[in-house]
Amino acid sequence: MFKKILVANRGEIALRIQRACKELGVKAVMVYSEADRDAKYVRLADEAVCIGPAASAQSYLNMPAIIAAAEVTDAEAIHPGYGFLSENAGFAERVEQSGFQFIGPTPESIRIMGDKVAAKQAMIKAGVPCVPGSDGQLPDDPAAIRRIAKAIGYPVIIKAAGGGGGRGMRVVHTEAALVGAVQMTRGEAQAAFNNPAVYMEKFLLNPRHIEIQILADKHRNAVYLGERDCSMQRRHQKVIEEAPAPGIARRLIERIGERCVAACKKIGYRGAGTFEFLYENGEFYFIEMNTRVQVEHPVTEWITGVDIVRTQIMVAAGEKLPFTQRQIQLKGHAIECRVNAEDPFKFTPSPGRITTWHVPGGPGVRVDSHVYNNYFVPPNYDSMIGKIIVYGDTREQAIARMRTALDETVVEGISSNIALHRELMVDAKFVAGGTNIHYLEKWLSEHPR
Ligand code: MV4
Repeated sequence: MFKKILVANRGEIALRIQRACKELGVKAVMVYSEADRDAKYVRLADEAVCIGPAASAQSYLNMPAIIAAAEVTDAEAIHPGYGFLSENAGFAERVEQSGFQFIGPTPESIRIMGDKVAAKQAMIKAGVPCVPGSDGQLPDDPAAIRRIAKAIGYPVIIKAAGGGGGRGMRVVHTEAALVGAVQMTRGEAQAAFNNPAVYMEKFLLNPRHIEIQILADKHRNAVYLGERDCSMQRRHQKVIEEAPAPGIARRLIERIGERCVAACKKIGYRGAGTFEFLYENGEFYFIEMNTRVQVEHPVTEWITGVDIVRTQIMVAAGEKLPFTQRQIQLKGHAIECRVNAEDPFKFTPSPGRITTWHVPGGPGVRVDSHVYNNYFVPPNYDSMIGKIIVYGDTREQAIARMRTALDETVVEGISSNIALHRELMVDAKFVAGGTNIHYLEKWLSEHPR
């Protein structure tokens, strides 16, 4: 096992990784920007290094500063968390070239999954079902583009190879709009991702977003840890996640989970990863793979009993996965509400000083947050300030516990989205389970303030 790990992130995930390090008896070096010098995890750190000003580009995205911090503190490995440099193949490469272990997959795996066309081709080859679409990137010839769309059938969606997470996409309903839309998406893709490659898929009208968590070691062992339902989202930002996904037959999850595991083994994947699927009419369609730990990992931890962050560190150190697929048994139900510093219905960010932070507790309640009384939420970063995760033997019990947890929660001094979560936890359609990716935005439009 490593003696010392550098945590190249901030906020709740920095604290989460620090906790895993402490449990493993590993020293944690925290890096922080000038805006985060008072963070609790900085005070609790074995060592802490300021890597630059508040702006992410000069701190949490500053590769030389982070690698220099690892050098001066003699860390052996770097955990990138999520966001920031976590899916930057060039960073993973520089980390390894500097003699540190990157806690994540190989730069090559990150690079393949970052190119959505290459990722899809790798998945097709590995037997993972994908959305019907173009075979690779689209050609330039307008007639050829029209033929591809005709074969797929309208509506289609044009996606940038360099995009992902909802960036660089355009839906096309008619042949008249097709070629212009492809050209527009190409131009935007070139500007945003420095890559004009685009591809085409059948546009699924009312899917759910279901993702499969996997863990793999360096010895070609891999397991899947069931699924998460992340359909409750607004503008591609997840708001509520849960596991298992309500109403999906276990045998379907097992079948797709086994495909994901086979794909991991085939491509030599290691570390934690998530296969994102659209799910419609009983079928799964792969769209993207995330090569990092995700915000919503706690719901999977709770129903499987697996500590995902601890296991990421163990497999990065070369250890074998400490469990087999047969030992992974799903039990109960977990729900996560993301707590954001924002107006609960207008969604404008609300940074500033939190005068009261009172967290819920009791059986089946976990709060992952770096916030404390008098904490100042900097305006420079993502608005998520914590996560409330509940567990129940059943989904009904989990919802009941979440309602109580939200009622106990007090956030004063700034606005938070707790009021939105309270309303969603009593919404009849949410309570029934199985809402699709459009539900929350539709609900918001039907509940104007
Ligand atoms: C789609 C789709 C429908 N059909 N692809 C959006 C984020 C990116 N990961 C992929 N996305 C979508 N791809 C096809 N062929 C609908 C979406 C989509 C979506 C997907 C997951 C969660 C929320 C979403 C919200 C709007 C659109």
